[in-house]
Amino acid sequence: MSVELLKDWLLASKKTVVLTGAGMSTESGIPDFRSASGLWRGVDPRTVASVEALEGNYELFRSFYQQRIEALEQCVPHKGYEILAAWQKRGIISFIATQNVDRFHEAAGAVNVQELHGNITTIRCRDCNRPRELAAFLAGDVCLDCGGKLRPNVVLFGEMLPNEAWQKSLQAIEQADLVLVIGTSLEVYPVNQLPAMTQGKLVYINLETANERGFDLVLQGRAGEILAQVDSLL
Ligand code: BV8
Repeated sequence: MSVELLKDWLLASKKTVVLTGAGMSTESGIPDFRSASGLWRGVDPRTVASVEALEGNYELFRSFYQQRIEALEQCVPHKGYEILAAWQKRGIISFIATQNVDRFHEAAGAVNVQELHGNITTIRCRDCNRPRELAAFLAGDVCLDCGGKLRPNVVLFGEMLPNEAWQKSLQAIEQADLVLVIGTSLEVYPVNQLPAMTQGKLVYINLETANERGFDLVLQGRAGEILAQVDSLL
């Protein structure tokens, strides 16, 4: 049974790295991007989640992120997030990197989580880069110091990833002997290059398994349910 095998690999592994995507948050009520009910089914990401949108279509950009931030305020991390945080505390996993911008790993108690695509709950001024209040962004205010437009600290399409998070995640995956890739379509570059960088075993936990090539073990299903099954064996 593959959850049994994953339990054995987790207990035998000295350095286990977890890489998560939007599929890790759908059981908390947050839509993902590319599955049937995903965010990009209704809107072209380039018109709202890109540098072009920030520069050239600010009101659409701001209302897109305002809606996501307000929706996020109604949601909480599900059991799967609590299990990963508990495994980190018990030393079963040693590193968590995420593409998610909801900070649910930290909200569930995980620490040192590397946010490869930033987050949508902290804000800065687009022009002077000073940190600004979330409430000011939601109210549509401009920067108090320079009058510039406000934006979330999310990595937009066309932007570089935060260098420290990228380097730490790349190094952790290169050194891992087990990598769990959970709830991601692996469509977005450069994060989709990370799994192949490991010499260790690769495990894919995902509802859809279109991009499963190169994985040593594939568990198709809901992340929260699969993590709970494995947790019950540990
Ligand atoms: C960069 C905004 C260098 C933030 C995001 C042409 C070809 C190839 C690449 C490119 C190209 N043109 C441009 C690029 C580069 C571009 C890119 O990769 N585009 C792709 C989409 C074609 N990448 C970039 O721009 C990156 N920067 O390359 O910089 C550079 C810079 C400047 C100049 C030159 C070079 C920046 C990446 C952007 C990151 N920001 N969005 C936001 O609003 O969130 S990416 C967006 O997709 C999200 O942020 C998310 O983090 C990311 C990844 O999505 P997933 O997490 O995988 O989610 P998805 O819905 O796709 O999949 C979820 C999966 O979960 C599904 O398979 C589903 O079945 C499964 N699932 C669902 N529920 C469950 C589940 N599984 C288990 N359990 C469940 N319950």
